[in-house]
Amino acid sequence: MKFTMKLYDRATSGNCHKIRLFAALTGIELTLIPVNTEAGEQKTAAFAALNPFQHVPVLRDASIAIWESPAILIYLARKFDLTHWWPEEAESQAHIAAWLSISTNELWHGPARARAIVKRGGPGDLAAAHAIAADLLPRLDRHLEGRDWFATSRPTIADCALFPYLAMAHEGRINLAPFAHLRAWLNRVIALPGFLGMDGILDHY
Ligand SMILES: N[C@@H](CCC(=O)N[C@@H](CS)C(=O)NCC(=O)O)C(=O)O
Repeated sequence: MKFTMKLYDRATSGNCHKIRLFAALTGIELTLIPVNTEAGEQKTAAFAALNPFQHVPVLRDASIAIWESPAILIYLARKFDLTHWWPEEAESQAHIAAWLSISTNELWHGPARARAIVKRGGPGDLAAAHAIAADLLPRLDRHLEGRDWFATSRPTIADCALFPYLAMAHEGRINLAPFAHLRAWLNRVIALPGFLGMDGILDHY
């Protein structure tokens, strides 16, 4: 029987979608194991043994469990030698690491938090999340002026990490209309062969 890695997953999660998207773009087969986080399935001792922080996504590769979406992206890219998605040179890795960090900080506390508050009544302060987004989005847009991809001249795992919560920013009542370079990048990701969307991601920006 062919073994495929397992992704402990939630369909509505942008963090999980980063991994689903990367796997789709690179042809990696994953078996999705749905975790009903609304019902607290991640709060069990068994799940804590997989991820001490009890979040999805978690990747299971035989006896190895990898948690935190940036770590999963690096693991998959390295494991399958996908060197344009995770290049070997120091400078490219450093640029990618910087964007992975932005994806779990400013992007998570801004657009992703706003979406969670508006869509699910999640905890937090919508005005504060919008203020973080208002600082972040012009910076991203300026960075993309004259660039096709965030970290190198080709798509990398940084683009996968940034894509879902930017593509779903409108669900947090954030308007991307003023950010033409950012919208062009979203459309470039959507045009990649193998692209996978999810509920909340539009066909075009
Ligand atoms: N920094 C983590 C965040 C993971 C995270 O917060 N996952 C959410 C779903 S998007 C989750 O599991 N929420 C359920 C909970 O926190 O109990 C990552 O990038 O993987």
